[in-house]
Amino acid sequence: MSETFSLKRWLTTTNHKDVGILYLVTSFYFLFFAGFLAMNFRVQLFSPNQSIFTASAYNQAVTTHGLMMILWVLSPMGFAFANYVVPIQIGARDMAFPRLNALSYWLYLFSGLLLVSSFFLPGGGADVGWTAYAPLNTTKYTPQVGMTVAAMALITLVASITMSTINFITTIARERAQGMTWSKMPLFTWGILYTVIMMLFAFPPLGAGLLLLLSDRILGTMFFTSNAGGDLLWENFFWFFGHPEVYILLAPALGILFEIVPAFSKRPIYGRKFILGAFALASVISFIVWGHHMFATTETALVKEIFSATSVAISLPFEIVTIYLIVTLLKGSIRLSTPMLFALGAIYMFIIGGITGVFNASIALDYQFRGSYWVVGHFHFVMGGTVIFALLGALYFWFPKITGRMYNEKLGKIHFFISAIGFTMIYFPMFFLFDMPRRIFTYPATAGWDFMNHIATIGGFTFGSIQLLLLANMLLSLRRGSPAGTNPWGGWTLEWLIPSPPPAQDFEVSPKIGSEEIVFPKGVSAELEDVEESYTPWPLTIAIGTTLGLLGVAMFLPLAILGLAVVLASLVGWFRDNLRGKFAAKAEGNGMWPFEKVSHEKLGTWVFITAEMMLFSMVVSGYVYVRSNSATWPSPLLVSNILTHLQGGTIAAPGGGEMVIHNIVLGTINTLVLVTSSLSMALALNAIKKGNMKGLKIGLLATFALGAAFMVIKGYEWAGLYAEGFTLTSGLPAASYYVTVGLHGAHVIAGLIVIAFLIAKSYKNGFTESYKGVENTGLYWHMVDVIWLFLFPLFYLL
Ligand code: HEM
Ligand SMILES: [Cu+2]
Repeated sequence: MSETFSLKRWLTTTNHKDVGILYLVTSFYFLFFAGFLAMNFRVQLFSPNQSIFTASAYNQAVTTHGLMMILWVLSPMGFAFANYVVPIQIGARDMAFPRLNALSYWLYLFSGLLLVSSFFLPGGGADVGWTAYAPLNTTKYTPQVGMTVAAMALITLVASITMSTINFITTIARERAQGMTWSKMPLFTWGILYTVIMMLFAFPPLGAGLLLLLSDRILGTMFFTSNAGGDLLWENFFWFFGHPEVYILLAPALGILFEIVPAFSKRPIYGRKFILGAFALASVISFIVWGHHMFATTETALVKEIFSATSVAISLPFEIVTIYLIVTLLKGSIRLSTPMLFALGAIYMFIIGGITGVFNASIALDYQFRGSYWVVGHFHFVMGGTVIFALLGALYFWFPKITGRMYNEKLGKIHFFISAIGFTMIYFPMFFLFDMPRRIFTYPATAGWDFMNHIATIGGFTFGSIQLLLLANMLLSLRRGSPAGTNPWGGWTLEWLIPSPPPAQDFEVSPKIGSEEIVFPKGVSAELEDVEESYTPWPLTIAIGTTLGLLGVAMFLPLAILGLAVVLASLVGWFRDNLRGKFAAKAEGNGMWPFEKVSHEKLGTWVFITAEMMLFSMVVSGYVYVRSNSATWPSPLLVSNILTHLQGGTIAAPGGGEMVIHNIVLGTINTLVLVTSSLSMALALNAIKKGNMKGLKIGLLATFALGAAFMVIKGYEWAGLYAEGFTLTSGLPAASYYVTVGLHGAHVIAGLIVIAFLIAKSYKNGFTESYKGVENTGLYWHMVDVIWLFLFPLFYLL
């Protein structure tokens, strides 16, 4: 299976290097798509009163451009290098969970295709800007199915990214080679670690916001159209994710600079500890500045002041980082090859973008700049400029490693200079357009904005077309480039000590990192064989099934059933591979401090549980938010009514009419059922630890039965509520109940599916050596129960 061009190989691979290449190619494809859109609307903006696009077509192009660049290009391109390089840099032979890694990739690809297709659906795609502000994002204002599909694309991407966070955190924490302590870990790997940690806390909240949005759009709830929820609810959800997101984009780029700058200055990075500290500080602060995107809303003055202060504070760590980069440059002897040029370009962009960012953080100035081309200039310098230039630098830097061939240096340099000039021509003029509103599709001749727009559009075409030179250089060098050798740049991280391109398994045995040198116990040979074992079709088919399912829900239900069937069949295939011992845990990493005693499955489960906790706490925060903002929420239980209530009856509302409140008796029974199931799960684990197969089976069967009973009781309860008119569309009290409790129910069902698999496994006696499956499913199951212990009082008692 090792032929480079076998289609089957690329569709079924789980090797981290292959997955990295897939990410790279795909993110470039999306880059060209989103860039093509941008060149189109730059033509429209070239001069006043253009009419190539209608307002709606213009807005769709801008929205898809923004979403795609931010979410489907920048981060995934960072993931491309992360997948390829991080395992090698830490001396691991692959990611901790290779199959999950492949699944992340396929979900990423198909989510992007969903977004592209939303653009071509009848009625067009999303046209509400990448921030998708409420209530514009609801069906009242954007009835087209394209908006629904775009939201689904986003939620699929959230799933993909969450899987990647689990994988990278576990890999970096657990799979480092012997001697690869935290203090020796390369800075690019550190950058990726910070990235995924921020992602772990930022993306589930976005997922929560999207769930509520999809519920509004598909089920007819009113989270974002009602007064109690509305625009501010969405803005809080969005910017809680949105601001950390900009640092999420930035962190891999800085990690890349920390590799390139030292390598081409011939000296280690200056101030490594301070850089890592600054990074950590920025990651934390990035979660408390989101309100600076809402200065123009009804946020109170005090809240605005606080967010303004935190926003100024966050520029501090980045100043530290920039200073250390510059000091490294000054103290080194610099070689200006293409990767270094791009790194310097990125630093230059970062300085311009950073300075203009601090202006935005001032509330007074922000009232002027808000929604103007000044902001467009600011964030393109930081996101477009810094991140894209760093990523292009990374491409030139690692190209020789990945392909074994050198690119053409002269073409690389031309590409750099024209890119830098083109990019500056697009975005620098925008600082002079601080009075031109963003997201207008045309402007009058009297506004006096023509000249700057001419330059920007010419710059756009310069920048866009020169990227073809990059493409040509890469494609030609792939065939004709001179052999690169192991270490063309004199780098000192591990990837530069193994052949280019690296053998399938990277190292025969993990290397040992001593205080002075790196030792390969068995050496590294280019012949390390690719193994049939590491190929599987299921990640791809799960992604296909998911995509069909989502499209089906949006447009044509039978398709959804087909999609579900494909996903379930693929899961059976996946589990069957498990039963056969395929993809059985590899030799575990060395488990260094502080995770010596934690298996990588367990660590992965804990990371997953963290993501779930973020998701649920945001959904619950949404509920608390609408409830406290709502004037007419059913009041808490009145003691005098408790009897009627206990019988599941209705209570007279203060203003007459009847008000349904939840049936406490059934709720209590269900709580007991679920708590008991946690107990039986614990007994099952205890039994298998002692090798007691019978006890295991009984424990698992009991857990399954109790979980199923919980769902049956829930169904009965819901039927009753519906009969009383307490429906999804009857108002926020019902909507928030059904969505939150329903989300929890979906988790119970997912747990039941896994427990069914464990039961099958126990009947096949598949538990002779390891009980990790039971242990980790147990952790998940307890989490589901704990969440219910919060939901029950929130909805039934308070
Ligand atoms: C030096 C620290 C920074 C500060 C103080 C800062 C501040 C701000 C502020 C206050 C806004 C809101 C402007 C408005 O809508 O009126 C803003 C917008 C934005 N910033 Fe920054 N920023 C900084 C760095 C960055 C970085 C590093 C990135 C990306 C890598 C970034 C990306 C963005 C984006 C995408 C927007 C526009 C969001 C939208 O579509 O409305 N910023 N920035
Ligand atoms: Cu922000």
